[in-house]
Amino acid sequence: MNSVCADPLWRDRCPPGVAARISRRHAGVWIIGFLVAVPWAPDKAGATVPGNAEVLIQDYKFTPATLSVKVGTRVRWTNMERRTTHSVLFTGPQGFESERFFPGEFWERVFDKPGLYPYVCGPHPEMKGLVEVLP
Ligand SMILES: [Cu+2]
Repeated sequence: MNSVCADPLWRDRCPPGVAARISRRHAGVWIIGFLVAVPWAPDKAGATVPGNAEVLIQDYKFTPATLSVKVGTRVRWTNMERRTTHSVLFTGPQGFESERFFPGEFWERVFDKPGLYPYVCGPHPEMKGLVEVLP
């Protein structure tokens, strides 16, 4: 693996999916981190969250389905299912799909430009979400 991809600061420069592969190794640490961070987690109405934000994937749903963040925010999608893989497929211009990630894994993207980023799950296109990136 490219050493730049292992550095969290540069992970967004790596091909989609690299972060998800890294995540398998660190999944336990992140789950503990999530439990500690619950009071900080974005609320379901789609709060504006500085720094980092998380979307949980469970029961074939993205929660929150609509997330508003400031530009520069790193958004993490975490697969909370028991046995289903999911992906994040951006459907707008220059859209792309993450690798599919397994239960306990996550995938991340840093949003460097304001705008609306609609997405679905590749294998389950009925699963819809939106990231609104504010200047
Ligand atoms: Cu899915």
